[in-house]
Amino acid sequence: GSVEAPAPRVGVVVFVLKGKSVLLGRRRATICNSDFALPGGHLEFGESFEACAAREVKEETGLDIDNIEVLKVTNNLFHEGAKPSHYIMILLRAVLANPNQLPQNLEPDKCDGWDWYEWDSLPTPLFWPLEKLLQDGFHPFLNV
Ligand code: 8DG
Ligand code: MG
Ligand code: MG
Repeated sequence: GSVEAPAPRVGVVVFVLKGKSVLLGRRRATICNSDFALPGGHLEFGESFEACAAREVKEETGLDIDNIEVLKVTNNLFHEGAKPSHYIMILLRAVLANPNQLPQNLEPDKCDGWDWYEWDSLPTPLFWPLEKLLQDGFHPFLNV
């Protein structure tokens, strides 16, 4: 309830890779509204990272993913909005189970729509946890 102390939560986000491109959508949210972000969401009790990744991608885009792997963990503090939030972000990558499948905007209240963006020309503004990774030289394609 509202009297509980704030606690970190676990966000599971996925680079869905297609050739040299990744799937991004503009957020509709209180935190970083209209920034480009990855599909993903909150880890549920008892869930594996891979199962959460597959579930969130399916719920948000309708896409089925395969070869799901954890890439990186980051610790993110958000000071925007009325109350601060703290997310442990688990970053995974995956490929499409069926390369012909198209993304659908299944949660239009949370996202303006999904599209593929080439890694060398990513859209801006990127959600800052992603922007920070880029500045650190991170990329999700090695040894796909
Ligand atoms: P859910 O109810 O479906 O579980 O949650 P959601 O509504 O889909 O949550 P979300 O905001 O998409 O993701 C949860 C948190 O994960 C988000 O508030 C902050 C953190 N997060 C990052 N980076 C990214 C990112 O690139 N994409 C997404 N979607 N979330 C991210 O730190
Ligand atoms: Mg979600
Ligand atoms: Mg989400």
